[in-house]
Amino acid sequence: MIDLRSDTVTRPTAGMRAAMAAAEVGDDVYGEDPTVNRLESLAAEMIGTEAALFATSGTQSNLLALMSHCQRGDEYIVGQQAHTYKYEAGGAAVLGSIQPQPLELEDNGTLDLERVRAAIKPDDFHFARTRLLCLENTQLGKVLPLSYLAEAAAFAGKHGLALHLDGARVFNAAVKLKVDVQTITGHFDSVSVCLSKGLGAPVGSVLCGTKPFIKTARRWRKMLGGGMRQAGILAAAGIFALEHQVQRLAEDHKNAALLASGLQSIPGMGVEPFSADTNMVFTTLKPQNGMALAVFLKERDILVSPSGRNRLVTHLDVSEADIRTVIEAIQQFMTGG
Ligand code: TLP
Repeated sequence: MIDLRSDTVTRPTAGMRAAMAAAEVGDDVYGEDPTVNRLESLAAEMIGTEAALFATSGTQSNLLALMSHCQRGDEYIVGQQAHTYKYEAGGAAVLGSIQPQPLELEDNGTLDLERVRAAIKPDDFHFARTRLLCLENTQLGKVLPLSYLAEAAAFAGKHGLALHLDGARVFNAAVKLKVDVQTITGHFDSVSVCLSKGLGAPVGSVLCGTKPFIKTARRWRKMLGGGMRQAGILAAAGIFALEHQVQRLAEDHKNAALLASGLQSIPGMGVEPFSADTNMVFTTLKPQNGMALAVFLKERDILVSPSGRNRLVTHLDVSEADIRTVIEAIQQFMTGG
């Protein structure tokens, strides 16, 4: 199987499994798992924050951030297509009593700051209190411009908003821009990073921020059932990912670029702008044709997301040879072969 549905499908490498098997563990709810503690220090050091917290998933990590920044009746401003709004089962509203204010994203994945300003509620008891601006980088594979991040940080400061980054794939952005990840994360009050996507760990995310912020998040994590015990086995995979599997993301980007250019050369097949900025390629097929393509490819042991437009994601279990196989299969589909 060549699985391009998501970079969440990666399996731990032999080196990662060995690190997991050898992990020293303790009870992390007592703060006594040395491997979890090591992961949290490493993540904080890499992202450039005072502290970090190991969370079960990106969804949980983002929710902890929202609940730690906002109180009941507060509001966060977020992209209409952002994971923290659209794909987290409404957790902020359901569990945090936090009102989302979604806004349409620009084509390059940013939120127009003038539109954000217009959405900030005045200090009036009719309204929720706007407390937080949430960005995502990469946003559906797109890398947000560094100049925009600086503007967003200055904007948030000016308007008294905290700034959270859903950095599920922030290392993809850093590797693409060839900058230290702190060049990106340094603009934010909190950052959530997924270990279980392109970085290749089987489970987990890290939430990074100040010590008091992480202390608050730790309490919410316990309440949400995320206090794990001998979690060092999982944290060891996260450490391995951060130490050995960051720079190799460049290979995924190269494969995505190869895929995008291969698809573009097939008559009738297009890819969306910004496709292959990092590790995601979106086709421009109409949903119905996209569905048919997914069925056609599945019969050839290739998996792509069938719903709506097709998203094809490269990752560490996909090789350059696999990409060539996929291009050939899509060519066959488009030429009725
Ligand atoms: N994204 C998944 C699906 O949920 C859509 C995927 O296959 O891309 N932030 C971003 C930007 C994400 O893309 C995801 C997962 C998360 C957060 C949540 O991470 P998990 O799956 O660990 O809860």
